[in-house]
Amino acid sequence: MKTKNLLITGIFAGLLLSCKEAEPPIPVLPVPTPEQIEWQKMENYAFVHFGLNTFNDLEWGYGNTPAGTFNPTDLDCEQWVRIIKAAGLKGVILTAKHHDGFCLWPTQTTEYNISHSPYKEGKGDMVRELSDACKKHGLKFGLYLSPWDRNNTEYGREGYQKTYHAQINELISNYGPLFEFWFDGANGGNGWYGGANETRSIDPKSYYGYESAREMIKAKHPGAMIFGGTAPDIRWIGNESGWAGETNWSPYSIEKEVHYRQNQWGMKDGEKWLPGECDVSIRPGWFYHHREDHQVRTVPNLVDLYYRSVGHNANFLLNFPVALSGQIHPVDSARAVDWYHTIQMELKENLLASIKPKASETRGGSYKAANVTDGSWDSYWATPDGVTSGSLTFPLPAGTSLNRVMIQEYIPLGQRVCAFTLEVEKEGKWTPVETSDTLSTVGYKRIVRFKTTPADALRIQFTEAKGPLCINNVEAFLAPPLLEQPRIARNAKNEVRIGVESEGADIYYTVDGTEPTPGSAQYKAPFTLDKKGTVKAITYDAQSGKSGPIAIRHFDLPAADYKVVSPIDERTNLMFDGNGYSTYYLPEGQNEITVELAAPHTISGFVYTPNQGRDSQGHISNYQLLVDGKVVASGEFSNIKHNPIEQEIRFAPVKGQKFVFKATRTVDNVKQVGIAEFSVITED
Ligand code: FUL
Repeated sequence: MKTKNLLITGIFAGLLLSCKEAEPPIPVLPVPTPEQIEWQKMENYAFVHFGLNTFNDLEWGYGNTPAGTFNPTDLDCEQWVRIIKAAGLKGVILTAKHHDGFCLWPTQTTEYNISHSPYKEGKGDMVRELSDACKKHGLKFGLYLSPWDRNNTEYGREGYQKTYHAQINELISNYGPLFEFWFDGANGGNGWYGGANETRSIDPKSYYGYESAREMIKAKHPGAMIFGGTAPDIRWIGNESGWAGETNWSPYSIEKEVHYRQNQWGMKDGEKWLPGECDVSIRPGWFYHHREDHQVRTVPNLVDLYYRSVGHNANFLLNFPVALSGQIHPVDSARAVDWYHTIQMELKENLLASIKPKASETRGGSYKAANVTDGSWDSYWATPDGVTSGSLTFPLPAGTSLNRVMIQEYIPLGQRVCAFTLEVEKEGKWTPVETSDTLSTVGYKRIVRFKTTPADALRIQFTEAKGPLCINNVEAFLAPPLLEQPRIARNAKNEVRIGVESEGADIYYTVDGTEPTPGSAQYKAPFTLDKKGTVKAITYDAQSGKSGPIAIRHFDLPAADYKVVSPIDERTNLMFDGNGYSTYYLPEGQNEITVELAAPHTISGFVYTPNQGRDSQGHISNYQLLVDGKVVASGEFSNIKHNPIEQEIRFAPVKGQKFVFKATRTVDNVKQVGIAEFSVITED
């Protein structure tokens, strides 16, 4: 009897123990809200920048452009939505008001709105049209409402907050449902401000009343993610180039004073769940400019950004600068749809589907290793309490090769993994995969790209984590090769170099303006181009008979034609060396260069390139160009701080030989002016 009792007690205790072991791991704080999880699962969605800037060829309208210039002739929000859907994007965020203050809906708060434009004879409402189109086609809808308003008389004073909140109220009451609300952080200070034409500075932490704005929005749209401001749900990734750090923690502490660059990595010990969003435009600018019709991002470039955003535990926000007609330009739409299909193709066949991995250790109960390949997001493999490292080994069928691995953590319990390794077994030997990626964080999704390798088995070793491991999905793929667009540069010695990242691709080029084909000259070594000319190049894969996207580069006068008269400094040659990173910094206190060309030319524009280094300084924000003593161009390089692209300025052609390029203001008013590259555009 006694033995029997003991046995029963033993079984009972054993049961209790296994039940205990089968309990879920306790969360590692912070954890996301259910709404943040829903948002993260969207992964990719669209941005649309459209407004007065579109019609005035501007990036940052000053606030004084007449409302009457807003005049789309063929506006069709359903066209946008159809393209956005075909590109696999799950929603769209519209710039209801950009920094110029012009409102795309008939607001009661200012006359500077669509009802004072010729569009639909003043009866139009773009926010309504897009909101309706989204509903009709099953896309999510979001809004961008710029806090900085260069039109409003009251901006910088007390009264503006009321106006801004009234605008929010109109938007949240009349349109939606909204999945995201964007508070942009940009503020250049100066503006029209009802005719004052001055610089007004504010403290963004207190001026806009972000906390109460958040409450207003959340009361009507509880699921809406707030971007920016002082009480956000998601964070800017710290660049406008569409990528997140390889190490990317969703936790973050906004209270900490850190450089904005920290946004790309998040914070391992961050107090709040604040996942990253990577915004980027499909063209160099955010708004449409005809001159950028040939600068739409290529498919390989967009694919790369997908891996560096969604594949780095962040969401991807892809902007379409809608054209003057009111429709997405055909090149942009073709690229975006092609991009989506390429990713679908790259990640088509999951080589691990239904393969049962072997785990180093398992928590027991339902937390088995097979959960990582069962296709269910909510089932996960977990290690016992106290076990913060472990491995998963996937046997692979003979003849398998792979070059992509996707890993997902079960984020409702927090982000845990700090470091991991990826190895393949070949003929009984384990070797790490060949990748340039830092294998650190995982989070919601991490995709690692590596050199194609044959493998009899794949092993993931999680070597460090903030708690027991909770992995809900692992996939692997063999993506077909994707041909890149070559990069073309000419240095001060007039040598043209053409290059690609990937090894082994053949490059063909032309210098006579014709389209390059595999029958054109093959690039083997740098060649000389000592005059004006256009180089076009492609990559070509003889095996598949396919070529990559064409690269086109126009070169104007060669470096030797520029003689810098002032300042006299041997480093001035850095401005003409074809390298956007090597920068000439003018001596402190000086703000202009004087250049004499080798001969007189008909000049119709110039190109200024700020230092391409991510955290560089000295960017010129306002400029003047004088040719033979006369001012031929002056203005602003809008948004150059966070989007430091080449700035091309055109003007009525003038004949001249000597010019002065002057910085009338720098970003953040730094004292040293930086010029990475400078060239004039000539017509002869
Ligand atoms: C920036 C703005 O200044 C740009 O014009 C654009 O709207 C981008 C998305 O955000 O801060």
